[in-house]
Amino acid sequence: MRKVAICSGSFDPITLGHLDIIKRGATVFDEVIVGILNNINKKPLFSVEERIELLEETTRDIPNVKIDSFNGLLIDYAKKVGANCIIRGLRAVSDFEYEMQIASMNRKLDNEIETFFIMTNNEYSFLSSSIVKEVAKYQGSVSGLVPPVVEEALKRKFSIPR
Ligand code: COD
Repeated sequence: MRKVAICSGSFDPITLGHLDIIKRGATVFDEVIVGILNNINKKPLFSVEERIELLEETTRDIPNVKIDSFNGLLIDYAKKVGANCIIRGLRAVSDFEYEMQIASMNRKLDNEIETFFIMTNNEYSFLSSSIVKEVAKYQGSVSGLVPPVVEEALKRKFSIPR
């Protein structure tokens, strides 16, 4: 059976922590679909279109990764695209409770779709999109935390001269 996994998230914007999880997932599954949640209740820094573009640019060299966006329940989206797995990254114990809640609810909604957790690379255990935005907003360097194309996009967003 072809193994298709969804790697879901906000990716606002993609960090090297996200990219590491996507790359490692792509070595295990036949296809990894990165599903960007288009959450109408949140005001993201980057539009869905911008996030798709940044993800496409940073994953261009991984042939079995596809970028997409979705609305509504992750489990419905997974079924729609024929995925049999959900990949989530774990950074610290603090992630565990939230992730366990999501995974348990998803399992209740559909017990045929498994959730796989990938432990973060130690280098990225402190890294999140929110922390990156906070640093970039006050003109701190995010080099080594996000792909170069994202670094440039953040500079443009916060109008930092290059
Ligand atoms: N190292 C490793 N993994 C990381 C790192 C890092 N530095 N940073 C983030 N990650 C992982 C996260 O743990 C997560 O697995 C993934 O990367 C995406 O992270 P984010 O922060 O971009 O996205 P989240 O966690 O805010 O997105 C969660 C969703 C909103 C996408 C999720 O809740 C969802 O799929 N919702 C859909 C609605 C739904 O189905 N609800 C019912 C289930 S309860």
